[in-house]
Amino acid sequence: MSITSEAATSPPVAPTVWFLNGPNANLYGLDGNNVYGSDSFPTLQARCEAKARALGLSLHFVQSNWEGQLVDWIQEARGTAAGIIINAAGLTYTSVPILDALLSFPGRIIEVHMSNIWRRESFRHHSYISKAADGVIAGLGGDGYEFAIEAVARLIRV
Ligand code: DHK
Repeated sequence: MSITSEAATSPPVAPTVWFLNGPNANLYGLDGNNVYGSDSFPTLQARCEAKARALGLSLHFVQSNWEGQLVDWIQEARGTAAGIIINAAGLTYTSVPILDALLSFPGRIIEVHMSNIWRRESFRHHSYISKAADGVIAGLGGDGYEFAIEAVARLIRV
């Protein structure tokens, strides 16, 4: 008779990561605005979900035009998620509530932007989100979204 421990037989639990997208991200790729590249939002989501699967992460990829919804998701991630990736879009430059929610999150945080925000208008040069972020990725379009998933995977495994 062999005794097999629970740990030896159960598949490893995939760490959970939330990927939060802010206002108007759902319009990416639809308006011919090359600042955000040609990937549609569903294409970006599919790319991110494939990358997360390959890295053994369970990804919640979500978008809202509402600041409070983003705050609610960050609070929901507390205690259940190992990491958050966030593109707060236009709320990046205004939202103390999102910053405060992120500061209360105990896991790792990556801030991401499709465009290089420092090459754009000066009102996009100061991010409230960065104070809570372990790292920032900007200007690399959909590739940057995949790099953000790789970055958070490394951070939560150290
Ligand atoms: C996305 C937006 O929607 C803008 O409001 C930000 C960011 C930049 C991005 O590059 O992903 O200014």
